[in-house]
Amino acid sequence: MDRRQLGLYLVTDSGLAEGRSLEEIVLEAVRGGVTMVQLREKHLDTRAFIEMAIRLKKALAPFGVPLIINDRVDVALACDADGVHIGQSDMPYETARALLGPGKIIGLSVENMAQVREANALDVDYIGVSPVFATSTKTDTARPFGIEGLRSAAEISRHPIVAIGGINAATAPAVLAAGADGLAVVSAIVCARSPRAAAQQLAALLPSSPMHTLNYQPAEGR
Ligand code: TZP
Ligand code: MG
Repeated sequence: MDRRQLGLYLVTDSGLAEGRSLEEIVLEAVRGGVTMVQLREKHLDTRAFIEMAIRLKKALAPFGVPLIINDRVDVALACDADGVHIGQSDMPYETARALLGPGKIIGLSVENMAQVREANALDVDYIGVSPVFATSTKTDTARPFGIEGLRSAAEISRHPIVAIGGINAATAPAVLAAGADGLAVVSAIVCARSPRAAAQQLAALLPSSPMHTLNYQPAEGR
């Protein structure tokens, strides 16, 4: 997949939406520059999960923003999502690939360097380095990689890397400088007063952002 598609990767948590419509938050964030959306719903019934996924998929289609489903390959199949994101104790990668076929995106969370190496043997589309920093959004995480751990992961991984955990406008520059292709974000967007403005601020930090191309200096002799 094109690494730039991972640039600003919104992961949902309707528990943090505080009565606001999750769909509206997601769409505002996409208008602000989110490039990929993962529907992560730990407490929804299967039926409600599928209905929400179908609604989001329709809403995202005009923007060309892929919809990824957390954990649930059955839900991804039911709504014809663009892919799934699996963790180390979810369905094994090979099984998920066999069910979804070669055309779908599969992302895998890695929680330590051994798992980064193991992922190199799989044809996953990207890995999620989790968590980079400790975060109150998810407290049952492995030990945070930190910036140096993320840099080591980026050095050895053959896959594009999305960084998750404690990413916001203050931490994002170091995360990108350490080699992350994408910023995966929950609270910095979902909890923001303006999800659109929050997304804009993060998107402006990406190397693919027009803000960066404005500063682009062609190499000599080109
Ligand atoms: N996986 C690892 S950390 C995390 C997930 C889902 C939550 C990240 O949330 P936030 O608010 O962006 O720190
Ligand atoms: Mg999982």
